[in-house]
Amino acid sequence: MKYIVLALLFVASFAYADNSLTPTNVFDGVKETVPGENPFNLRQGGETIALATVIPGLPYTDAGTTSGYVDNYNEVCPYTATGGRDVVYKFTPTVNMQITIDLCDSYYDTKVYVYRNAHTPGSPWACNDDACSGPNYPYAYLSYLECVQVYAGDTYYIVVDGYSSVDYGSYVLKVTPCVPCETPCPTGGIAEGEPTCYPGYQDPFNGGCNSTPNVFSTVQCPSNPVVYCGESGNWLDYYYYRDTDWYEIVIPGPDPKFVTATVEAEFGVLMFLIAAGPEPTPCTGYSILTNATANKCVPLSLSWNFNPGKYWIWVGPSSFYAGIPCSGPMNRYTLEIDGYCDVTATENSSWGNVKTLFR
Ligand SMILES: [Ca+2]
Ligand SMILES: [Ca+2]
Ligand SMILES: [Ca+2]
Ligand SMILES: [Ca+2]
Repeated sequence: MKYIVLALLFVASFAYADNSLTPTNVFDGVKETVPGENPFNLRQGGETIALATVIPGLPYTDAGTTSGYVDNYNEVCPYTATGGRDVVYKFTPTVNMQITIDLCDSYYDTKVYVYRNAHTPGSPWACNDDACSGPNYPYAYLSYLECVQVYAGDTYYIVVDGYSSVDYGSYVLKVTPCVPCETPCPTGGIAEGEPTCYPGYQDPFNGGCNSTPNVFSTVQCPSNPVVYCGESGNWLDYYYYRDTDWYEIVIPGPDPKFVTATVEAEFGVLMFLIAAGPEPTPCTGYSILTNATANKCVPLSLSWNFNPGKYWIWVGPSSFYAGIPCSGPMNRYTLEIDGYCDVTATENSSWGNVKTLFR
């Protein structure tokens, strides 16, 4: 009984410490560590580089487990925890190309890295710990490497690993030819206008309740829907940070408004709809209405029937360390807000009057 109570306390403390699904811009240093267990009975990576499973061609998908395997390798990407159990694949391209390595359908906190031709500890060819979440694991701690350059005739060893010694289980590995993810600004899109982030950046532009003083991007209404073209990023400044963008909307009343916000990003993205707290300090006592994450180049929509009042649409990286560069490419997003801006020609025209005007 004592052990059960201790186990519950342990789980609760980790759940409390995790802040990936809070609107904060700085990582608290503690990650969720919930190992996934959902065994597959398909093919499987090999135990070591010498025993690596051959990837005969692309696209390639395989599912397996690191349960029952041992810890042979590790790389810092950038987390330094050790002990993750690992399995290995190998791929020998016949032409120079770029490949994408995707573990986003896996069931535990994965890590992935690539060695070129030989085990080169400390110098992987490519490396990622946290870049995406997925249908089988809700935290943005899954691994993804986009457009890794590989050369004809070389052999690339792909190591499927875990964040730490307790992070192992079922994975889904996809290796595909690179298709770059891009979200260019559409015609009529409004530039977010935020300065480019950098280590030590304080976000005096639209960091919302994370900034001192609090500061927001007020949503303008040239049209409905209105589209904003934003940029984001991660940086390391002793702690891991992410750029958070808070877009403010105000529902004047008396009627509620049904608003849909759709974000599509060149990185794993997180969006919140947040109700401001009472004036004059709306950052005190705000409440999160809903939130969701999406992988790069996958549209994410959240809708809400907003009662009169002040609200924030929060857009940012789903991970504090996804390695999103502060300056492009790979750091852009589009945010479409539909149903907020009135389409009436003048303030006093009802929709019926407008329709008459255009008949
Ligand atoms: Ca390992
Ligand atoms: Ca990870
Ligand atoms: Ca931004
Ligand atoms: Ca910002």
